[in-house]
Amino acid sequence: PVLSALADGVLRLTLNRPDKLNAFNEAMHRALRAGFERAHADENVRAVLLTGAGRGFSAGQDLGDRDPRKGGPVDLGHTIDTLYNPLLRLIRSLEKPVVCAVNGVAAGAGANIAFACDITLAARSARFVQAFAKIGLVPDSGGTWSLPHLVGEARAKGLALTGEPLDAETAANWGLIWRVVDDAALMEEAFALAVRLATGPTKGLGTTKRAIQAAASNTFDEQLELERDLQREAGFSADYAEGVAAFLEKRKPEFKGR
Ligand code: LHQ
Repeated sequence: PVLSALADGVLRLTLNRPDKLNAFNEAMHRALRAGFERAHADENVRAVLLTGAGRGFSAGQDLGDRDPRKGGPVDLGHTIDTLYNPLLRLIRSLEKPVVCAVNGVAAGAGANIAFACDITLAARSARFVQAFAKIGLVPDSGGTWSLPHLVGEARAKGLALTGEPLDAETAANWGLIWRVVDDAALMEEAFALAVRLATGPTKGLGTTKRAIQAAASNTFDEQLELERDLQREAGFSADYAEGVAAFLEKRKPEFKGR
């Protein structure tokens, strides 16, 4: 249910249940989690590119798999605990860039997973839907955190309470995603960006990600101290030495990711 390919330091993970718009069942969850676990463990992976096969990015939870009519109540808290939350934590805690290429509709958890990635590009035809509102659920996969942080409470509530689709252009204008790309150019552009990040100073980029995420719960002063600590660490990295040397020697740096 997930295609996985490593090339040029980029681990490309492609959600692959196209006839269901890549809706999440348990098998797809486990495969995607395995991909992100590999990204954590394998030093040859220096960036991740997440995308979907077919006309959709992901329609969120496969509702056929969580149908309350099929025998007894469904404990969705358990589903979140065992499947969604571990995935979201793996994405956010990975100290390497995660690029997301939203190739088509992203609904429910599908949308919020895209918002949790570090740099999200979307095809011009893509749209984002907080589908939870239409089935009596609450946004999950970090949506109730990501939405207000990215676009403020007014827009967060507008999206989450109405479930109205948001087009890619507006999503970019609002700051939910990084950029919109023409449909035909999306994969090439997203892969090129991921390769560029994968040839970068991985440790420094990973630490930068950590610092920016920490800002959500730190005061300005705490953040200054965190920056000092992280900069101290970065200053001892091989890639910093290489970056400075390359600059002074007027040549292209060759970062090793350490
Ligand atoms: C689907 C789905 C789908 C199954 C399209 N499931 N088949 C976490 C914890 C535990 C449980 C609950 O949830 C969560 C997190 C969540 O993600 S909750 C939100 C779940 N997602 C939704 O409610 C979205 C439901 N889908 C839609 O609203 C539409 O399909 C969207 C807006 C995504 C796309 O619309 P269209 O482009 O018009 O496509 P379509 O509706 O015709 O769908 C194509 C096929 O995919 C269709 O199957 P069929 O056999 O008729 O061709 C759909 O039934 C199937 N599909 N989403 N989530």
